[in-house]
Amino acid sequence: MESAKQVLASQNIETPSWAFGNSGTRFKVFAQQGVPRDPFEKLADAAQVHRFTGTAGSVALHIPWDKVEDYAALAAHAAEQGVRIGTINSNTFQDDDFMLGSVCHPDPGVRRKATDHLLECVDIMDATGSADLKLWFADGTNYPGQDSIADRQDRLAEVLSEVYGRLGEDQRLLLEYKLFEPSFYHTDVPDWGTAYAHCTELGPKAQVVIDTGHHAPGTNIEFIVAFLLRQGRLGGFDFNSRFYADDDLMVGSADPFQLFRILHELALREAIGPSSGIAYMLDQCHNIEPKIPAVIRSVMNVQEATAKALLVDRAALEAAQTSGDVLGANAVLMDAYNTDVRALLSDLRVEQGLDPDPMAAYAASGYADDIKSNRQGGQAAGWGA
Ligand code: LRH
Ligand code: MN
Ligand code: MN
Repeated sequence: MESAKQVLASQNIETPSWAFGNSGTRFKVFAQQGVPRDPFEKLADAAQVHRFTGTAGSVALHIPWDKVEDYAALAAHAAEQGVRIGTINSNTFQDDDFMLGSVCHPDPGVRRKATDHLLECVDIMDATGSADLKLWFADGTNYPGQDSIADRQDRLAEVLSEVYGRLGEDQRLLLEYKLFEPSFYHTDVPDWGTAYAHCTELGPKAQVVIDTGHHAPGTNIEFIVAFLLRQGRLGGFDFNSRFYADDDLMVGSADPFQLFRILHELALREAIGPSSGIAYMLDQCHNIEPKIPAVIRSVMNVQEATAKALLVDRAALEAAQTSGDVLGANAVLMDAYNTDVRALLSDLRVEQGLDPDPMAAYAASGYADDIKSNRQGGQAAGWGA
């Protein structure tokens, strides 16, 4: 078994390009000074996160928010900055034509338009070398009777199958679910079961993405993790925190214990490092806090939860479990959760040639001042602008 440090050193946490742009709620987008003006600058900011954490080597794009003329040039720019382009996220939720849905829309013409966008995303993957296409659909209805729930499932399956057929050998389709919003009556991919069933129908290159903010309050997310892992259908995570619904706050800020419990299920099955094929991504917006430090903090929160999960004394846990020692088993888990892992992570960073304190090192780097003086008129992350 690898040591906790070895596993932590191999962990990659993908940052989302949209975390670096201006964002807000539907009430107000707050502009911050120095935010990126184009996808190239978003990658430069994401590279800062990697520079100080050593663990955020890939960056997810969202199309068309990150649309450029030349994706190969964007990928080359990423490489120059020391990062690579990761997951390509599709967007079928911001076009007037998609008011009644995209891939589930009753009009075949609208479905064609949505499908073509998804196929274009695969073309972009070919150009950037990305392995994963992440699909989240805002499809659903607001009122009972508005459309046939069952027919919409058929339409969804048909589109997914066309897109699946377009994937290359080493490319995957990651299907994300969300309980509600923007639809308020029914959602076409509301939960892991629906996503799992569609993935199973499609084939082995289709896997489920768990966005931690997309569940009903009280949902046991670690159960979903354990189930999907066992089925070989866990494709990745969109990490963030929520207090109410899809709040997109920094991962580990609302419920670090839940994050630990999730990572414990993964650590038990040696599913942390890149060879596990599980994409660890952030999907967050930093509406009121400075963005680059917020992403650095988020990466550190995932690392801390991972380190604690890796410290679980598995032999003691198994012994307690098999002997029916309920309190003992729980104590093994709590001992790991209550361990202060900050020194271990600082040591690891020093071994990797990094500053032991990424937040302080970023603050001292002068990058924040540079972008404030050199960039005017930053871009909105994509929505609510
Ligand atoms: C939907 C979602 C999905 C989108 C992202 C911007 O709520 O989680 O992953 O692509 O937000
Ligand atoms: Mn998401
Ligand atoms: Mn979301």
